[in-house]
Formats: sequence, structure tokens, C-alpha cells
Amino acid sequence: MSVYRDVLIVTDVQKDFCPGGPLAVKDGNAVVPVINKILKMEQFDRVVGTQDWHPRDQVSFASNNAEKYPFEQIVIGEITQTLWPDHCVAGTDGAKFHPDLNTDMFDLIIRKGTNPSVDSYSAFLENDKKMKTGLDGYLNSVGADRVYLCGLATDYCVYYSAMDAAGFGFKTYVIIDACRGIDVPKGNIDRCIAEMKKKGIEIITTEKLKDRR
Ligand code: VGL
Ligand code: ZN
Repeated sequence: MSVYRDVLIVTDVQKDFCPGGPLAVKDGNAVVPVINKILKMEQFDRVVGTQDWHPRDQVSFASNNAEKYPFEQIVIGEITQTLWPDHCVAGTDGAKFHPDLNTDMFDLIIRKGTNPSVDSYSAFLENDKKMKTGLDGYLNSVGADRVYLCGLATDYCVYYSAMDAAGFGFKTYVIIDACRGIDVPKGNIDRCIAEMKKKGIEIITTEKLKDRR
């Protein structure tokens, strides 16, 4: 056991974000074997899985906004919100984890985006940057120092979760070969990677995980 408490966060590896789903991330399913391999390395003190878990009337669904289409933006109060195809509706098949993802080692599963009027990309804070999911409290209570993120999507839920993890004071790493992104608007993945680096988040690969302890 290391002096550090290391937590892996497996972000939104759900059917609806994989090929064939309504909000398919290009090659989204390719993260599954990579994450399974990471889990097998048993290098983490805790593993958290997240699920995007929306009510049908979630404001970020284009279908809930008259004459609006997926990938357009709307302004709700002070929040600029991108609109999406309906996805990850709570309790539906598409909201399930990818069937090949090994979830046996998940200590905690956190569901987010459950508030109809505010979306949540981050596993820590809803898009209003105020309402908490409770994940920061969990990480503090298990004594986490370092947070490692992987999953979907690089430029949305992984990005927002990583920025908040760093904001809450955790040393934060993104395992980039275990992530895939949406890249809307075009260039968004590269922009997010640059922003994360600017915040002190380390972008690493699975290969680099092996000998870090
Ligand atoms: C996500 C868009 C909408 C994600 C979730 O998991 O990255 N992206 N909802
Ligand atoms: Zn969502």
C-alpha cells in the first residue's frame, strides 16, 4: 500500500455513448478493454464508476426544447448549455454500463445529471458549478490524494470532472488512451487537453501507470 491514496474514476462507459447509441462517441467502445486492463493492475485504493443518469425531461435534451436541434446551444440563466439527443435516461437499457466493462471492482457508483433543470457533465458539480453530487466528500472521507480519470467523453464528462477534481485540490491525472471524445465543436478535444494541462492536470497513458508507485 502506497502512502498515497489513489482513486480511479471510470467515467460514463455506458451503452448510449458507444457505437449504435444515440450519442455515440467515435470508437467509444475501444476504451472498454483498456479500462479492464487498468482495473486488473489493481493499483488503486478505490474505484468509482459514474453514470450519466437523466430524467426524461432533462433540459439538455434537444427534444425538450421547442424548435431546437442536437448540438445547438441555449442559454439558461447564466449557463450556456449544449443540447443533446436523448441519452442515458435513468433506468433504460442505454443507461447501463457497456456489457463488457468489468464493474466488479467498483467501490462506488455515482449517478449524475439527475436534476431535470440543470445538466451535469462533471461527476463533482452540476453545470451551475454549485450543486454537488457528493463525490468530493467521498474522496475526502477515504483520504484520496490522487485522482485518475478515464472513460467518456474526453471533452465533456472526463474534462469537467478532471477540472473539478483539480479544483477540489486532488492531484489529477487523465489516462488519455483510456478516453474517447465527442469533438463538438471541432477541435474541442485538443482545446480541453490544453486547458487541463494549464490547470496542472497530467495527461498520461496506461503504459505510464505501471511504474508510478
Ligand atoms: C456526456 C454529453 C452529454 C459525457 C454526457 O458523458 O461526456 N456528454 N452528457
Ligand atoms: Zn448527458
